[in-house]
Amino acid sequence: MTFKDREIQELQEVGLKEIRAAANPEVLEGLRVKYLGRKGALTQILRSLGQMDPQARRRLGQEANTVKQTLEEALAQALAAIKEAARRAAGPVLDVTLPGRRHPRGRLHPLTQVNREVCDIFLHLGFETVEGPEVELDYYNFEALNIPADHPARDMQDTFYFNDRVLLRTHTSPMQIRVMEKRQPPVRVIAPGRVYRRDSDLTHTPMFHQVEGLLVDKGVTFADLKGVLTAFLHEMFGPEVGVRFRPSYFPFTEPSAEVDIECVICRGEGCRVCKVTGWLEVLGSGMVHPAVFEAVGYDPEVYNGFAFGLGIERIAMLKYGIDDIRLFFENDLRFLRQF
Ligand code: 2U9
Repeated sequence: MTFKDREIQELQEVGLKEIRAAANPEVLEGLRVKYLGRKGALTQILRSLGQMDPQARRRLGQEANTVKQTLEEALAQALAAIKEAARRAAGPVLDVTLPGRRHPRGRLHPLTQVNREVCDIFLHLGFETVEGPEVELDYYNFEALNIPADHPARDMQDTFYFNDRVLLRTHTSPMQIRVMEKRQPPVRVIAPGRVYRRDSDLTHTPMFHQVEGLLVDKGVTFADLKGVLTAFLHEMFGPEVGVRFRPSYFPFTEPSAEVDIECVICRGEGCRVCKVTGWLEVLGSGMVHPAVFEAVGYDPEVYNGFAFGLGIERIAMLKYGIDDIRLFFENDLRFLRQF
């Protein structure tokens, strides 16, 4: 073993001892510079090999490189150990005494709530829910419902058409036609769903939600219509609220009636919401027109029935005193969190 060999070995021993004794990252950095830096001890040795014969130079060079690797590894290990010790000294990473994070909890959209409330009431009155396509045939949306070709509701101004035969349904009535085509009476169904009309202002949106109902059997009377709808409104708005039926006109019912409740805002006194009448219109209704029964192959001499329709947005606006329908569709959490 030459003098150089011993020098290299000694350098490793001393270096390792110093590195293992280092107490912080700054001291370690100083040692890295001292041994491995550009002017460091090992670099000096490697440089001094230049004057030696090639064989010795290669051997000592390899030796010096091994020492270099050993010291580098020791430095990395010591640094990791110092950091780990500091982390432990700082206390546990997981503080199990902290309160748990709450999961943000959602809620049902007010229109979903009102829709479910309406459907639940009719469910308890013996009606079954049916759902169907929003893209409909002109036949189901108009023709079968006794809405003639020249009726204003058929105008391009009011209805979204895809072509002459296909459109976005303007009410959920087509669903009741589909049900009657498939089944024989008695029929007791409600049809909730989205409907589309070319309309947009404070109380109208191009898409809104309806629930329509249909009851068909032998010997159904207008008194049945009044009884069922009054029961529904008392369940929905309270048993003491006043209800009145006003004559009206729809192509698919005869006779027809619009149904009002006593103003929920002023209790009938007269206010801005009820336009000083004391009453609010909440439903359309009537006895199913014989022409509608003929379209589905029911004998109007044997069967009769009543139908009704309501807009979910309108009911929700009255129930919660909301004056702008667009609030339902903006998804502003400050609005939605109130329900
Ligand atoms: C069939 C036969 C008749 C459903 C009815 C109304 C009256 C009505 C409106 C309420 C507010 C629509 O959403 S709204 O704009 N609806 O006034 N709807 S009778 O009559 C039918 C339905 C299906 C086969």
